[in-house]
Amino acid sequence: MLVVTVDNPPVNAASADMRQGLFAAIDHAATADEIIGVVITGAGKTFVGGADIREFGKPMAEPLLPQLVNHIEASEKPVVAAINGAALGGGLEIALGCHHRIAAPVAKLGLPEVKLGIVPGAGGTQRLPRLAGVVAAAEMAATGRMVGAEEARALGIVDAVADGDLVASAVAAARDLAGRPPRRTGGLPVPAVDGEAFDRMATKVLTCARGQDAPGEALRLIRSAADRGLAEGLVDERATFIRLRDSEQAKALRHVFFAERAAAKVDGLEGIEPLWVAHIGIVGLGLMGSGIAIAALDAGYAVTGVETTAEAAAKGRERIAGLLDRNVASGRLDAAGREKRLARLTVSDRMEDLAEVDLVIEAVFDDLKVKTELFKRLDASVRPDAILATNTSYLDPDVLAAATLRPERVVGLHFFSPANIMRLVEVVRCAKTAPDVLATGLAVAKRLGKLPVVSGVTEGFIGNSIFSAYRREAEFLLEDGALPQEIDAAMESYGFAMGPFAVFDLTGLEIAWARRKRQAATRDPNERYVEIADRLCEAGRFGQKAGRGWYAYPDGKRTVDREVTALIEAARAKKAIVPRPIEADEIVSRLLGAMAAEGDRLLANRIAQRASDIDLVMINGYGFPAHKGGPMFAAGRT
Ligand code: 3H9
Repeated sequence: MLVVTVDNPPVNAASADMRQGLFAAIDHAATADEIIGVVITGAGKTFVGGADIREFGKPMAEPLLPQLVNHIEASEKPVVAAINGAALGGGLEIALGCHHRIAAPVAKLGLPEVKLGIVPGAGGTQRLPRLAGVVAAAEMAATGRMVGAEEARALGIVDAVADGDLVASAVAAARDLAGRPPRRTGGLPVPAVDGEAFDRMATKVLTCARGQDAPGEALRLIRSAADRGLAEGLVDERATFIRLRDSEQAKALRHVFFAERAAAKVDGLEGIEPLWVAHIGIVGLGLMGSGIAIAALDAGYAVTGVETTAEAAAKGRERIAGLLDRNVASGRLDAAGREKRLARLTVSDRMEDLAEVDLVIEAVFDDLKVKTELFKRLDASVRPDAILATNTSYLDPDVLAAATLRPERVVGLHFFSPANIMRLVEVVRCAKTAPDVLATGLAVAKRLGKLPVVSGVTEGFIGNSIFSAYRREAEFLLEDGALPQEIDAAMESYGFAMGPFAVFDLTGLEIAWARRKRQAATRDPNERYVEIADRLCEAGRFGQKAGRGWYAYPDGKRTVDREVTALIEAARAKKAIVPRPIEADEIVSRLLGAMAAEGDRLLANRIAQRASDIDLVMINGYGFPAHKGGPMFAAGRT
């Protein structure tokens, strides 16, 4: 038996050397009489992490991945995949080319290519439906969803889940299969398709994929596998893969992929170990605090939540339990998981109950006086080595740090609402934050399943600084001649799920109004200032919750409101601005330009370490379409 272990760190990607090595191993097995079969497995945590994304866009050395997979499948001797960990993209395609698949219980299988703006290019769209059926295969390939070992077995993607030694089981299976005609996935018929179930799934997937090309192409390729032969399907798949691989969307999504890995590399933290955190305190159990609590409980932390009164604390606990109930109802959590989480949660109205925690995250009302007082009290209540984190969006965390005797142990952890769902956390490096405290902020956010991005201190940090510039330019556009609905439509057709004015209405207009009032005294009188939003607020139009904002919401439905149009016209007239029609292209380019210019300012002031960090913030916190790569990436391409 020939056991081939793919050992190509960090993720055993199918780079040129790896493909050549595996191809040669199959050749060797074919000619060596003493070899009766082959087992392919991976070293470390991955089986094969997929094609080597770094090779995309460069000339490719043979054998190409499809040639390798065909070669494996064509082997006369049995080839068994011993899937020890992640088998993703080209990794799963290699496994599908094998004649038998055994997975370790920890294995994860998937076709995540759509997340890179492409479709599988080495037979995945044609072989997966032959094992899992068209609907399941199409759902996996069009969403990039990974499945665990048990689900893969239930779907027919793997033949068995090993309960003991994986490679030994695979060797035994290969021995069993030796001498018999191999079961080639490509030779299997595609099971009959339930057309209605396919259409239902496809509609759902396409709604989420708005604007992206790859998911629709994955659906098409897999759906048509049922109606044509393997060879024809593979030719179409390959052509589609190459076309998408060279597309702007794929370039943008590859940028995002590498940006996420780059964000973890923070200047000044080389070799710095994070501190041990097992118990997290959360002050304020409102919407934000409860969301953070859920994320912390999900990640296995013990959580102590503190509120101002016993009644508020009990309410906080109820809110958290309610969120857990929702997860149980949607099938994301089982009853035992809910109980385990609640057992790790304590709520209280006494600061002293935070005496043992390793890290406190405050999530109270964003008011400087309230937060400064709170930081003083926390400083006196928690262990001297505990970390104090603020979730402020706009206040200066250096002022909060200065209120304590431990400024080096203060950091910002800026979550986005709802905090149990949104992936972004801005980890704010304050003037005196110690490197191991910053590293701890990053490590905790990562363990919470978040994408942490480091920001320096400036009003609004990275995200809200850029969002303010976006807001300002959107308001200039209003004065210049565009209407909210035109601006929203332009940004939605660019790829945002919601245009800026719909977002302002959703999040509420009061906070920005309060900020503008605060800034009024120091505002440069020569600076262009648009008063329309102030007029709306003065009229009580605070957004969707108030039933009226930039739009009206009769029966909850967003509707253009003539009163708003009149306010805008009056504001233009007051400044003697003659409005002109503004095309969607100009709207998009001015708004993107404003974001990128603010991004340049943040880079120049070292608030952001790299342009791609800014892109991640805007994609994961503010709905910037990932397939456009973020404002900084987009600016470099127009
Ligand atoms: C494909 O397969 C196309 C085929 O259908 C058709 C071809 C013809 N290539 O994520 P981590 C690097 S498309 C190159 O932190 P983890 C990554 O940049 C591919 N490099 O590890 C990082 O480098 P650095 C389909 C890759 O343990 C390091 O590995 N496959 C690749 O948290 C560690 O990465 C995918 O989309 C790659 N494919 O998670 C899978 N993957 O240290 C993408 C990773 O220099 N990968 N790197 O910053 C993943 O989802 C995760 O990396 C994985 C491990 C789950 C495997």
